Amino acid sequence: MLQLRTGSYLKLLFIVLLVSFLLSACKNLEDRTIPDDSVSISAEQSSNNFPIEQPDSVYHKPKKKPKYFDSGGYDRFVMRFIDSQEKDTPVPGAKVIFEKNGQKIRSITDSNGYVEIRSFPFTEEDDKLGRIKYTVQANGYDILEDKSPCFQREIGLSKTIKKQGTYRIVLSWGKRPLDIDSHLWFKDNHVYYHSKKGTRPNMFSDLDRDDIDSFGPETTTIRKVFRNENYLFAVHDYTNRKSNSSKRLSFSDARVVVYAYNSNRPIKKFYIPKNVSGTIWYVFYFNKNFEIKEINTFDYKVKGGDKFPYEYMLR
Ligand SMILES: [Ca+2]
Repeated sequence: MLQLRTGSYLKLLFIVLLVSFLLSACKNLEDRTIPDDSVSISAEQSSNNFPIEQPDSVYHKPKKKPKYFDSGGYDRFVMRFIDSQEKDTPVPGAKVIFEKNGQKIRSITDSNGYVEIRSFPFTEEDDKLGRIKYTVQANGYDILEDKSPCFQREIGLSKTIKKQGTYRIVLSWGKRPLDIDSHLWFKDNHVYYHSKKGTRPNMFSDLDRDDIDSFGPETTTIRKVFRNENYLFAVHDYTNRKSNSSKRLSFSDARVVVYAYNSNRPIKKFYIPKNVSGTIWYVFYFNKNFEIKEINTFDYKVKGGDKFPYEYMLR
């Protein structure tokens, strides 16, 4: 009897050990599983042909997109508003009005910056074709009037600029490509992900962060303007930078919104044109009177490195 019982205990012990071994093996396997986006980022950046290597920070695992966005169709319309300069800082209590052909839907962002509208009356086509207009008003922020696509997007709001002479350029885009980059040149100074305060010292312009995992925003701030200088802004498709035929940048839904100290709403918005070849979009420049001049030209390389790319300015 005692022998039989000992045998059963041994069997039970064996089963318990086997199960815990299998559970531990499964977890290890899970830990080694890297999300698709991570694989793509690491592989892209391991062999970089950009003038200067990306800093180590870009090897950080991309943050996961809000689960809130993962499911549901247009009947459960979700978007999110965050601070354009402090990523992952939501803007709660913002009043949002969506509008199409005079039909309006109003909502207010929750504590995490989301608006969610059940039975949203506008369609996926309306969203993708830019037919939905929206206006956002939040305390302390510039009023943003913009248009779709906005479904399951994170949109940056820009704090109202109080300091005279300050300009802010906010880049945002859609889900793909994962990583596009802001570039600003002036006085042969180059402000971009590798030199966020510029390649020359004390030039009073900076990039807040390099966003590498869809949507943006990335914000470039000009804190003090040098007189009689041109400032040129471009957007580079880092993800597809090795391609000589890609049109993916033009399908990124990228938009560039320019804010100024003397206005409580954007002074200019640029929307990337679709179906255009190129991995860099030269968007606009400030001329010597600090007036905005549109460029809207595509190319396949960042020309001139840190030198001002004069050839893209309209003469
Ligand atoms: Ca970027």
